[in-house]
Amino acid sequence: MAYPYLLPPLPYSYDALEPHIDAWTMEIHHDKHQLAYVDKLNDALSKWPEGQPVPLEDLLKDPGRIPEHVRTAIINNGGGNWIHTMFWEIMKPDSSGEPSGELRTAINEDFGDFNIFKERFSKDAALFFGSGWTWLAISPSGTLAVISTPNHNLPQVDGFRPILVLDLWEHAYYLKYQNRRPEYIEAWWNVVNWPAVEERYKTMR
Ligand code: MN3
Repeated sequence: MAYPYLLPPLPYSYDALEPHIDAWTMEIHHDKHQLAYVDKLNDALSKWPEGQPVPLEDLLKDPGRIPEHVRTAIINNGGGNWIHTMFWEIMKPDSSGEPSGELRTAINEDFGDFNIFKERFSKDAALFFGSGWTWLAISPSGTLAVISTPNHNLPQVDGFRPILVLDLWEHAYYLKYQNRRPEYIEAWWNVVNWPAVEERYKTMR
């Protein structure tokens, strides 16, 4: 990814995550919402040429280096682009439903077992107020942690390395689930791409 940023293609078709996430939601979410973030990110960077060659994640990790006249636009729209790209990658049709390997071992060690982790993550996501994201991330001390961030804020700002993420913005579920966020969260577990999450864990820990 580099400036000018392009909308990355979805790694599967709009209807691939049905019935858990419906095709219409996926189409609008990717083709309209993420596209708008990409366009507005490019617009902001056009006003700050020195920032154009810097990898997006590096800018977002350390927003203090972004000049004030484009900072909010880059955090919101750059964050929107970066997180959505990760969000698509950690989902897939026909999920195995559970992690395995080293990640499974780490989840068992840090949370007790997979079901305790899942319950904790779901609860955090359900109770988070407003628009944001719930993450499974490697904390600065190296253990796994469930955290939530508002708007398009990245956990990397606080030294966390994210390996799993769930979109809590209403545009992610409203067409199918309306106000029933807990139902969306429960359904989403059926489309988590655990091999991709395990790969991120191995690379980032
Ligand atoms: Mn979204």
